[in-house]
Amino acid sequence: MTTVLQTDLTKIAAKVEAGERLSFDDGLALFESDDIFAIGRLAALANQRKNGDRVYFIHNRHINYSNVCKNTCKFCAFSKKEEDTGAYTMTIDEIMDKAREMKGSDFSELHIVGGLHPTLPFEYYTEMLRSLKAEFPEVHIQAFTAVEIAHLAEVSGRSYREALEELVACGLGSLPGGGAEVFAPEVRDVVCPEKLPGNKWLEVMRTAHSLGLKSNATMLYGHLESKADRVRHMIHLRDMQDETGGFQTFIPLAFHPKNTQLSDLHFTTGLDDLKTLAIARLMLDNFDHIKVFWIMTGLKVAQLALLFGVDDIDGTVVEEKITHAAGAETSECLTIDELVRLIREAGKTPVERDTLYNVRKVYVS
Ligand code: V47
Ligand code: SF4
Repeated sequence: MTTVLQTDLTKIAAKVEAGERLSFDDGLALFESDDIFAIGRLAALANQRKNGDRVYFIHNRHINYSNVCKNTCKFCAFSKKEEDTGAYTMTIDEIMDKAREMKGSDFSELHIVGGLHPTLPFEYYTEMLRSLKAEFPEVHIQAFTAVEIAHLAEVSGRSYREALEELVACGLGSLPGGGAEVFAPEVRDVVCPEKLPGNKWLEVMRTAHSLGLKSNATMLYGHLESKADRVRHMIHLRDMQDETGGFQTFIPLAFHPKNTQLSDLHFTTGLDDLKTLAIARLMLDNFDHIKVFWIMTGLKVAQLALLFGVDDIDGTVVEEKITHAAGAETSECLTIDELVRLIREAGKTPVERDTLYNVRKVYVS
């Protein structure tokens, strides 16, 4: 058994070294191998070629404008029905106040996502963007997952394209990568049956990319999906990236089970987190960046991930509700000094970027 796995990795190693694309079988063999150091070394090589020693972070703030959602995804501890205790929807003024807390800090991004609110009008979203842009013209607004965009299009009777065009005109800068979950329909049917299907998620992204918008892509792992589902998910994204080139970064999201309908499942392990990030780096040869969302993996695994093919550690975040509702024990914010220290200690060069990966500051030692 061990010999077979070693042989498989030898072939894969040769492909990676030659810069050849890995197949579905290669991806599965990597997941089936327990040689985490070999996988990590290969991913580190693939990353070194793309990003050298640079590790990116961003000075940002998350705003989760509402937890009211018409869906009840089984992996979600964040969403509430309007009548539930703890349900909230921020007014535009409250959203502005959250952004104003960052004033004077030279932050570069607002990352805004929320539930699929059943009654908020389209104008709520356009006013949110316009008000933020009027007061923070230099700040990039990365907002609304593909699932939210499809919902806004539906409630307002617009096509994906029309909805996106209007949001861009009001200040939308790019789309975050959430809502992709795992594309496998048989898993989606169980864990999030009401959610936008995977092919529609991809269609929203295709439309966004055709308008010149950049976006991220995610995969929620560690619930009911198989390793083959993870590899297929990555290949769907790779195919689409060949077509549009609009994805900036891939972010595997580690499932947190607490307070969800899947609370009998375990948290992901550090090994699974590292392996998934490293395999993502190897499979997604046409993605420039692989991001570890430290909020979900914890700081210690996030730092180790920088030696396993990851070149982006996300950002200061400031306030995060989705993972914390589901049992995340990380803090909700990090200072730039802390991010820089974590990256330096891993032997890498910290680089503050903006949302579109323009360099704001290189921290030379
Ligand atoms: O779409 C929901 C996931 C996503 C849980 O684009 C959960 O840069 C873990 O997409 N355990 C929202 N994950 C967050 C997201 C994101 C985060 C950071 C950066 C970026 C980016 C995107 O969180 C949801 C869903 O896939 N999620 N519940 C949970 N219990
Ligand atoms: Fe709603 Fe998103 Fe939670 Fe699903 S994951 S229930 S769509 S907030």
